[in-house]
Amino acid sequence: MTETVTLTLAEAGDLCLRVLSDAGLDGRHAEVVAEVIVAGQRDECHSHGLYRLIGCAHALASGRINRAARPKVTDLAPSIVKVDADFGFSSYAYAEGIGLALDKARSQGIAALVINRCYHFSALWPEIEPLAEQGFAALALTPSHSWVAPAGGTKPLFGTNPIAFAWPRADNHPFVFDFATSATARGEIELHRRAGKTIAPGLALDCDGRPTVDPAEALRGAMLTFGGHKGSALSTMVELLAGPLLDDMISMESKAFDGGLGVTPCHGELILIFDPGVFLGEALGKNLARAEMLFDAIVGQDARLPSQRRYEARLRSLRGGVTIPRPLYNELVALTNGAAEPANVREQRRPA
Ligand code: NDP
Ligand code: PYC
Repeated sequence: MTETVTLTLAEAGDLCLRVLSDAGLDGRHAEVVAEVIVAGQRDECHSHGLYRLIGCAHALASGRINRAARPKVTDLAPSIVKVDADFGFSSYAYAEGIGLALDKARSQGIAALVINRCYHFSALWPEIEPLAEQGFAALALTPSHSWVAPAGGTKPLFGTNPIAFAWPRADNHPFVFDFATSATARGEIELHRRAGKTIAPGLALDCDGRPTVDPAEALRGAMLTFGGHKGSALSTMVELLAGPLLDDMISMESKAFDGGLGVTPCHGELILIFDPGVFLGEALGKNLARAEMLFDAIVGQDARLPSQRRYEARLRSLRGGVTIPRPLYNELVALTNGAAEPANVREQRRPA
């Protein structure tokens, strides 16, 4: 069994900031990137948690990320805010633009936050869950790199193209789902490769277009969409709404722009925000109650709501910290110019 290391959330945050700072990223830009990575690990979304620091450090070392990025916020239209990320990470552009987008949603009922020219590595739920906590519904879409074959095809074309949605609930965590339109996130396949495990059947093809359960073959070949032609069409929608509609790169272009460096994708992101209070006025309470009736009917069948696992994981992490494989921890420490281990981690090395 692989040895593990447990970190408090504060230690995980410090580790993120040390890795980013030693890779040349500081200030607010580094803080927001660290926040999104710690949130991913805290909620046990392992494919978008601390493991992502390796990709961030590589992206920074490649020289592609603009460490001095200054996101530029433009008030484009009564309902549209555009943020030019200036080739920094998407989370920084989001942090700079979301306030104005929420003001617009409150006055217009609906608003779009458009992010351009950003490097994107994160899960989408950390962006929309806080919006639902403030009473908004929200939808987020982004392409990535060409890794996924269209249904019926065998060659990479689409990105893993996640879609995330959030709905507010008065007495509960928001209803949130967030998944790739590929059968699984690429990060999951990478984690299987790292752990020396095979992947489930039905996720990917090898370079010759044959089904494979070997993660390395899958990463070299083509991933598959979820739900066959349905995921393929949704993935196309993500490419269109978060690519040409925003005057930004689709996944094919992002992959070509990368030029083989293996840096996290560079493209746009679209976040749509709805203010149910404006849509509904006095009928707000009645309709939020109808939504609750739907959620009750789902869990009434012993089905679970998306994010339930995540919220439970969050509680565990807030109490007991986050646990990652020792090899991953060692790899991250190696990225920090050898800074000392926290006492808590040294303690975990001691033989029982
Ligand atoms: P999954 O296929 O694991 O699906 C995740 C979503 O489905 C979560 O909301 C999850 O909730 C929910 N879910 C899972 N099982 C059930 C169930 N039995 N009943 C109800 N809901 C369920 O995720 P993916 O591998 O597709 O994506 C993982 C992450 O990767 C996402 O956060 C996504 O944003 C990120 N990603 C980012 C990309 C980018 O370009 N930036 C590209 C692709 C993916 P819960 O969390 O509670 O299990
Ligand atoms: O896991 O598919 C993925 C992914 C792509 C970009 C960030 N995460």
